[in-house]
Amino acid sequence: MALIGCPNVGKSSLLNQILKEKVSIVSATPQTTRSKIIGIRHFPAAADAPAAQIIFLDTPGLHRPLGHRLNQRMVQTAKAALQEADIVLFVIDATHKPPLPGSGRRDDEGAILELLSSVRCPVFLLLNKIDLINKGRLLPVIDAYRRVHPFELFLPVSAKTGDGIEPLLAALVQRLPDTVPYYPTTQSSDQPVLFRAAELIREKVLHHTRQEVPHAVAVVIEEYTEPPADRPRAATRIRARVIVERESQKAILIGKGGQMLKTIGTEARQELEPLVGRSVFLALWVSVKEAWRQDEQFLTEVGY
Ligand SMILES: Nc1nc2c(ncn2[C@@H]2O[C@H](COP(=O)(O)OP(=O)(O)O)[C@@H](O)[C@H]2O)c(=O)[nH]1
Ligand SMILES: [Mg+2]
Repeated sequence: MALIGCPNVGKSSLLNQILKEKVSIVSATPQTTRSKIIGIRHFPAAADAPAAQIIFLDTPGLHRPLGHRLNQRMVQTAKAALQEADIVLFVIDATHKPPLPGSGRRDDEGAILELLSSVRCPVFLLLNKIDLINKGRLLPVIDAYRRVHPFELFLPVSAKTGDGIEPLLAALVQRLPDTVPYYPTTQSSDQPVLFRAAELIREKVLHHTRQEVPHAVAVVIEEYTEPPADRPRAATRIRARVIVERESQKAILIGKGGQMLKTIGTEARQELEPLVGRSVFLALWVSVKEAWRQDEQFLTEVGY
C-alpha cells in the first residue's frame, strides 16, 4: 500500500498512527520525508481470518521537482512507490479547498491526479485531518474528488486522533493479495536502526527551526556503540553530526551558549531510548557542508 499525496497532508502521521509507533518522522515543514519508508502492520490469526500483514510505503510528498537533486530524487522515490503498490492511498488534507474538475491544473495535486490516471491498482482517497473540520463539510469535498478520479473508496480519517483508521484497515485486509508474508511478525519497519536514529534527531531539529534551515539539514550517525556484554545496563553511545549548508544555519542550530543544540539533544535522546531499548549517551556536532543537496554521492550515503 503506497501513501501518496502533496507535502504536509499527513502521510507520515497516518503511517505512525496505523503502526502505533513512530517509524516515519513528522513535522510542520513540508518535505520532511526524504526517502521511502516501509512500515509493517501485522494482524494475528483469528477464528475467522488467517494471520495477515500489510506493508505500507510512506513516500516524500509529490511536488514539482524544482531545483536541486535531493528534490528530484524525492519525486522519483514517490513515483516508484506508485508502481510497486497493490493499493494506492491518496492522502489529502480535508481542510483544504477541493479541486475544480477538469481545469487542467498545473499545481502539485493536479500532477498527482494525472499520475494516478496511469495507475492500474485501486486507489482510495483518504480525507485526513477530519479532527479539524465539521463532518458536514466533507461531502462537497468527496463530490469534487469523485469527478476527477474513479476512486474505489473515500475514507475520512484523522492521523491525530486515530479516527477512521480501523475502517481503513478492514478495507485493506479485505483486498490483500494471497501471498506469503514478507516480514517476520516482530518487525515494524525495514529501516536500519542507524537510519531511524538519524531521522529522529532530524525531526527534533525540524521542530526547532524555521524557514530555510529545515530543508538544509542532514544527519549522519558517526558512532553507535552498544555497551559491552558484561555491562548490559550501561548506555549506548551515539555520536551524530548535524549537517547544514551555511555558517549562519550552524549558528542558529547551536544557539546562544549552545542552548539550542542542548535542547535538541535532550529531546532526541528521549526518543532514541525506546528505539534502542536502553539508555543513550548522545553527542551532537554541527558542521557545514555547502550544497550537500546537490551532491549525489552524499545523498546516497545519508540514505535520501
Ligand atoms: N490536526 C491534525 N494534524 C495533522 C493530522 N495529520 C497530520 N497532521 C499535522 O500535519 C503536519 C504534516 O504531517 P506529516 O505527517 O509530516 O505530513 P506528510 O508531509 O504528508 O508526511 C504535521 O504538523 C502533523 O502534526 C491530523 O489528522 N490532524
Ligand atoms: Mg512525510
